[in-house]
Amino acid sequence: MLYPQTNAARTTIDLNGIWDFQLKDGAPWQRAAVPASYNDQNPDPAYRNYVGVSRYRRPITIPAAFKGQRCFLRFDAVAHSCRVLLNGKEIGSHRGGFLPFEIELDGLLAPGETAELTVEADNRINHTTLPIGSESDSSFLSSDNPGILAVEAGKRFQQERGVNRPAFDFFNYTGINRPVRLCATPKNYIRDVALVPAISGEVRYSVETVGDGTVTLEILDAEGETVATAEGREGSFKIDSPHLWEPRPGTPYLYTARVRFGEDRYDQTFGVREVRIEGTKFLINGKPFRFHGPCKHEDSPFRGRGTDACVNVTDINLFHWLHANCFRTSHYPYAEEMYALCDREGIVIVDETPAVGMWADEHYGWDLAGYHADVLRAMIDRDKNHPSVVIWSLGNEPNTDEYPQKAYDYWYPLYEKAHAWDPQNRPVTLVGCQNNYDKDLIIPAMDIVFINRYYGWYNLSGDLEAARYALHMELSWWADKSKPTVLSEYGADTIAGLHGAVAEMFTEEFQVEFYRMVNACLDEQDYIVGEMPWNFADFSTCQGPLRVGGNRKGLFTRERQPKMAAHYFRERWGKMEENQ
Ligand code: GCB
Repeated sequence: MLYPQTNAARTTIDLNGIWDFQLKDGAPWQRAAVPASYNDQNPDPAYRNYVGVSRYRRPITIPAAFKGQRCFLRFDAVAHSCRVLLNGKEIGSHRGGFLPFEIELDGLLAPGETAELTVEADNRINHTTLPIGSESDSSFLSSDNPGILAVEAGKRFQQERGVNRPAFDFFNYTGINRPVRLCATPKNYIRDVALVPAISGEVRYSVETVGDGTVTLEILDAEGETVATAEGREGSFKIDSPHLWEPRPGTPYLYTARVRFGEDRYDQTFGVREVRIEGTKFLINGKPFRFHGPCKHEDSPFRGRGTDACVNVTDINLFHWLHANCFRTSHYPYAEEMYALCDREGIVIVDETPAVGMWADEHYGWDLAGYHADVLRAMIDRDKNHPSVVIWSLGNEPNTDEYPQKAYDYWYPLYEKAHAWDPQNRPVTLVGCQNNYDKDLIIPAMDIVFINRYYGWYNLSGDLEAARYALHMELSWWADKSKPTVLSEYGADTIAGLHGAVAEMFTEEFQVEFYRMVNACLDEQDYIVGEMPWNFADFSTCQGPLRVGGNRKGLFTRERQPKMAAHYFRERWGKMEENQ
């Protein structure tokens, strides 16, 4: 799906701002900012904890000047599912909280007319959603121990009031998290553009259109000079001596394909770069690339998961400060603006579907495969032209060792589909959790192995010598697989400002010692092509005995102030960057 654009042929009108908001049926109408999660916009605990459908509304008008145009609404993401109504009548709906959808307005609202737009956002998560949650907890114990029975009674009490537990470790921020726009294009329009560049300068392309007409392409360099042209819906063009898109510290050079079709025009940026795996090496433009950068979340004070350009720019500048060159969109596709920013800033992205929590229980998600495939396809479709995106991640930490063959049968078709659907045929991975890796069939079958490990934290807690021994043992096992491998998560909760001359868990000193230990193990192994600490910044989670005001494994606080570990990585990655 194309990102909305205003140019000589197309117009977009921002519908962001302050909308009327009703937390639940019968509650008073209040105000909520869009885009943003609603949860932290009001100190009423109901906002943070509510489970169910909430309503947003505002008037919209199609300008009279849009007469004769194709008008539609574009929602970048509403979590987790929604219905859209115009003057109280349903005009569309969408399932999934991290990818865009459009609703055509033709025949529903005429240019010059005003109507009331309502969005009903449903934040319930269960075994049919991605990410996965649990709407009911039926596993009550029977016992003659009154202490146990009292707790069980408390659980029933909780369930009667509605529980909706995330099967994942981030707060279930919901609402209209990303921008909403009213868009207009000519009636005959460009529906999609796909570009497949090679570093020779040869670029294959295809353009999907609605209506008859001729497609032409004009390729502009970064200065706006025409460097190639093409005609037709499919074909190729050649850029002589192309500037390559290189990740930091190279130059993330961008070209623009100006596509024209009848009265329509769409400017699609792209980078000339190639991604390939050779033996145990991950190559960008034929050169070995080592991933070093922390995983992220879309999470910030007040906005929750809401898109904010200032937060994104600040985060990426902190990546530069760290000399970090990549992140994984743990654990869902991010807002499109972030990918466009990383294209410009030379930060590499591992793009992940919202398939997280599939370890939860016996439901696992076997019957989710069809929907999961739809989400994967929509993500690839949305992000396929970004040079920053170099790997697709099918999901995070599913249960892959308890029923290894079932897991293989679930995930392998998705792996094949990702390859088939991506015009650029990028490498594909699935992020594995600490498990019986000897039984696991699917993680080693990926193009590049991504493993999350917490030796020294969740196991062998605090004993870094024992953790070093254990990690070294596991890494020697993976060495025999001869696949490029990334340690895609490792980290230690750390309370900023908590210090200890003896480096014990939760202190800033421990976090640094933990990372020194793990990194020393990684540095011994040639097949390791990346280190991705967990996490860039502290982030909000649902409350629990393991979480002190959220997950504190950030190299930065939630307010983006560095802990000692951020300085440590800055020095380490700075040296790596010099040697690259
Ligand atoms: C993991 C998960 C991540 C958690 C992290 C932790 O393995 O992938 O979502 O936040 O561990 O800190 O427990």
